[in-house]
Amino acid sequence: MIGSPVTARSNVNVALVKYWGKRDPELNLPATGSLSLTLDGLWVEAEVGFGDRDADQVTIDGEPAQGVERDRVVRFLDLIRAQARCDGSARVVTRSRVPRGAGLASSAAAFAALALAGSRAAGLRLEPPALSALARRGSGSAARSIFGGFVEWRRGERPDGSDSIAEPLLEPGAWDLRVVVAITSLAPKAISSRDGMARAADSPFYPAWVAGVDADLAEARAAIRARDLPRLGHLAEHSALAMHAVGLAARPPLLYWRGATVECVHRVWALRADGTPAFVTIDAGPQVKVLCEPADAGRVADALAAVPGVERIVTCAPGGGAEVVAA
Ligand code: 2P0
Repeated sequence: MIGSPVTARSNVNVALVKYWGKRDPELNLPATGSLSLTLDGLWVEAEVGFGDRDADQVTIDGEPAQGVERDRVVRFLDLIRAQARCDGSARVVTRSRVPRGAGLASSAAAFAALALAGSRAAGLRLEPPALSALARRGSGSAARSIFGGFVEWRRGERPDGSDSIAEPLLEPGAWDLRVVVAITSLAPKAISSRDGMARAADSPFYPAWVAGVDADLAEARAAIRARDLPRLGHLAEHSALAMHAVGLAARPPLLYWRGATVECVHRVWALRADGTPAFVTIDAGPQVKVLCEPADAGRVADALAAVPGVERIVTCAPGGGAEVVAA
């Protein structure tokens, strides 16, 4: 036995400038930078302990993990074992307050929590940049969930990925906003983000997408510095719609939206025409996430709840970074 188990908790994040494409799938290096807001209240907790068992035991939300899901966690544990020079097998238990596989970035929260809990349990004390680089290997967007508030994940230039890490731009308390999430389907999505990204890379629009992201990042950073919601919101809508346009032009095509997804977008645009600054973003799933002022969140939630096909509304404030909750 190496030591006691460690439990860490990490929040999901929503990208305002999307990560959509890899330059190295093995090291999970992105084709571009991305920028996100970590959300309070939608988290994954991971407990990791290393010991002398025959094999790794992985339990996800009360069920033994199987197949590709288990393999992905075991491969991630192998990275931790290699860094810590330990060969114990692990017992991993994760609990989620995020519907899995529904485009709500549960893998970001899960691998950020696993990176923190697993590295500590293996005896490593990684600083946040090294934790971010480790989390990235499990899931790209997990690099961002190590930090709270507004976060930028830098593309990096080095082939080994050592400079492809996230860094905090603004603490969660520094700009109070809300993200209202309209859940239009809780069914697991048919095409994972990973497979979706691989398909999108063959789209004729992909080179234009990659070429545009640096300008989007500069605009988002400037909007955040100025605490300018309309400026940030318009940019976030553009980034999301451009990301989905890449998939639409792929062969075979990639379309994550349901009818209710599109209707939610129109409702938000109608609210905006009536003077409410609210802006949509959509990830690799059918849910719609709306960025707005705290005072407008109730009105936005009511408008989205009235859309036929919307199953649930969740409203989130900016959230904190990954933290150890038991050791
Ligand atoms: C993002 N997404 O920036 C983008 C926008 C989904 C749409 O990051 O292959 O689960 O594990 O690195 O991080 C989801 O992709 O993909 C994602 P992998 P990941 O949030």
